[in-house]
Amino acid sequence: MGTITIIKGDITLITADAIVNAANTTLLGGGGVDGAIHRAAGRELLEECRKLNGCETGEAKITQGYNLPARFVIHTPGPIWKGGTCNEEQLLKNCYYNSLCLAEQYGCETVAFPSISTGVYHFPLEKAASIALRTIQNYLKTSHTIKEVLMVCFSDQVREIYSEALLKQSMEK
Ligand code: AR6
Repeated sequence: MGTITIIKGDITLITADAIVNAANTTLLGGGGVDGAIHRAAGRELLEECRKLNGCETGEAKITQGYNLPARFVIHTPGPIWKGGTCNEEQLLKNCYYNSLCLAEQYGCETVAFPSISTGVYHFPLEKAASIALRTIQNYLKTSHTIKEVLMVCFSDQVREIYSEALLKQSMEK
């Protein structure tokens, strides 16, 4: 079975078959990790994204990685947190699940995720970590292709919360 590794770092520097972008539904770039990925990949990424006609929240679309060390970028718009009554948890789960499905379809063995929706979209971090790790872990049980999933946390605080959530999950089993 594939493994989950939690690290602190900048996802634009990660060498993986695919990195995931916490995008918005236009897929035309923005701030946060989305802005960083577009800057590092170069203009060609935006050109390819323009042809995709956006993406629904919780769905995922794939492009080349251009100037990034990663071969592919998987773009997934996470849900905006509105208090938890607008299906946010299921939509966040869909982001991870659909991104992994796409990675598998493209034969990716290593996939790196940022902490989707927990920046300007304000999804509560502990809840997001638990959803992310559970969805990835369940996916890895049946995947024949994906060998390693990296959770790339941008700060010590985020890394600690994901590490605690992973530990909690391993004790529940
Ligand atoms: N590498 C890894 N993680 C990062 C990086 C990086 N280079 N930069 C930021 N993060 P956010 P969202 C972390 O706001 O909440 C954009 O404008 C960040 O610290 O990037 O899903 C899009 O266009 C946080 O932990 O994404 C959308 O409009 C996490 O990535 C909107 O923001 C997610 O924060 C999406 O909001």
